[in-house]
Amino acid sequence: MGLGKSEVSWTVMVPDKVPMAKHPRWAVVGRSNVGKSSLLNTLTHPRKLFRTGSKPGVTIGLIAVTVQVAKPKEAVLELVDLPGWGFAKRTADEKKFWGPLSDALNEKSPKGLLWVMLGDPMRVPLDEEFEFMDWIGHQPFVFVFTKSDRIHENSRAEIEEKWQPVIDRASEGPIWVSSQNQEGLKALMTSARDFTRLHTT
Ligand SMILES: Nc1nc2c(ncn2[C@@H]2O[C@H](COP(=O)(O)OP(=O)(O)OP(=O)(O)O)[C@@H](O)[C@H]2O)c(=O)[nH]1
Ligand SMILES: [Mg+2]
Repeated sequence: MGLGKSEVSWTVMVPDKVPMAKHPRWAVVGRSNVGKSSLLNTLTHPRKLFRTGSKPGVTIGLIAVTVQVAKPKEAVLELVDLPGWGFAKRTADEKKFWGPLSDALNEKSPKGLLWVMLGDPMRVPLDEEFEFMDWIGHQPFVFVFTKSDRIHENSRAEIEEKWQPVIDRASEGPIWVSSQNQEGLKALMTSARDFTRLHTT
């Protein structure tokens, strides 16, 4: 079961069209194919509002869904799905997207913004992950490993060591999650509820 009742709120193609948030906001980022949209579908289960696919480059533009994470009715969190980085050849265009996006989301989230950065445990962090951390500056982010069903417990410490520079800068995490066997979902949902309550007056 997901966080609660959810519905699509808005979709836009370019960062400067992002609307001002009425609710606290989570923005989910990470390499293309890391499992962003799948994780969001798990959080908003039983609805399947985010498009997923086996090839990179599925999500185009920005898609926001509101979800009632708890009672009272006002405890609503906005979840924003984003295109993955590292899919398109790294062009100036991609750089032109992420800088303004980070600024736009920061400026247009008066009720609170938390970035959720997803990492693929089968890879190591590359330029894009480090550039993303530079773009967001001091804004907080949660770090999540996806596809945990593919990684045995014994291998995790070694993987975390490889991602240590990212983990060190995260405000929370790493949380190991799987959209397939639901590992870590409770922890992430608790985080979502706590964040929403904290930013809902
Ligand atoms: N084994 C496993 N596969 C997963 C998991 N989450 C996602 N996948 C698979 O990974 C692929 C990519 O999933 P998406 O959710 O579309 O990835 P995305 O990050 O949204 O990708 P883009 O929209 O292209 O940036 C799909 O084939 C999913 O079925 C998981 O927890 N475990
Ligand atoms: Mg996607």
